[in-house]
Amino acid sequence: MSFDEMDVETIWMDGEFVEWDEAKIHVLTHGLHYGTGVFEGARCYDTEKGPALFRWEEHLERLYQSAKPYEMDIGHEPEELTAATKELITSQQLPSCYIRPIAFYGYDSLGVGPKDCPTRVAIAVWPWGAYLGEEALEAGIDVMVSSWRKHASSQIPTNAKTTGLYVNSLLAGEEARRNGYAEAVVLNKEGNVAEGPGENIFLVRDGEIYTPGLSESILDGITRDSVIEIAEDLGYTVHDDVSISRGELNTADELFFTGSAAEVTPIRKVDNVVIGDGSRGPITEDIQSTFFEIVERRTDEYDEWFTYV
Ligand code: PPE
Repeated sequence: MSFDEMDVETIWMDGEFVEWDEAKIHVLTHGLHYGTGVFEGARCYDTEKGPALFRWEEHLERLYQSAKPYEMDIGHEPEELTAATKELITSQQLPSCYIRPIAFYGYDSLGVGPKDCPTRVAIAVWPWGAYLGEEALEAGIDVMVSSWRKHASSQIPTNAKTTGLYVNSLLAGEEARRNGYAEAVVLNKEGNVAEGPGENIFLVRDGEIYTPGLSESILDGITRDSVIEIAEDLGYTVHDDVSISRGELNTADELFFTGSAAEVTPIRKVDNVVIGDGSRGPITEDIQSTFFEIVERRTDEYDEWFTYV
């Protein structure tokens, strides 16, 4: 849905609340030319205790960590970003929303070195439904293994959520959609499974759960981390430091994606090979339903994961 069709009016930018249409930057902004921005994507859920930010502290922590390799000084304390986010949600009366904080090198001069370009920081919030469609949560999606490989973590820090990284995600995702699939799975430089363009991936085999380790050129997903903890608490064995070969995707009993936007989305086919019986598998369903029970606060457990607005 286009932003223009949404009922959102305010953006926080460099310490001020500004009108949506006034949240502008110069066309010679450094980050636009060289992809020198770091960002986050988090969700605020509608709960009985009011809007609740899911794992907000971890998202903020990752934002500051992502800035480190670029020697970017965010220049605002995390408490200020939290207060701004809460204010954006309450003032616009959003029961639930997606939250997009971004920090990037701004306008001063061009040239790859950012020199005196100031760091600009903004936070926007808007309603965002199921990332891959509401139906996908139940029915699952068809994915293709992309012909594009993920950046190796020796080429660009893949554990930092950098704007420039996402041209790779665009190539993989659009290739998949052009070919009639909902999403891609991207292999790393070694040819093992890394992740989706905007999701981490999990595999179920013989009742146990597997997900590529952090050294497989993946983003250290916060939903990934949450799902590992949820699955272990449900009694499953989780192997979270493994390499997964391409062929193991085809022979998996179940596969699913995780992400702040994608939440827990089942995968029913890879390159037209049916996974399991081609529908959401029982372990995926167990984890997914527990995930939604938690984020909608239908349980008192995991309360430490929430920041109430
Ligand atoms: N890998 C990648 C490459 C990625 O972009 C995301 C999030 C994840 C894994 C999952 O991480 P986490 O959200 O912490 O569980 N992708 C974000 C961007 C989506 C977009 O289209 O923009 C997100 O889910 O917010």
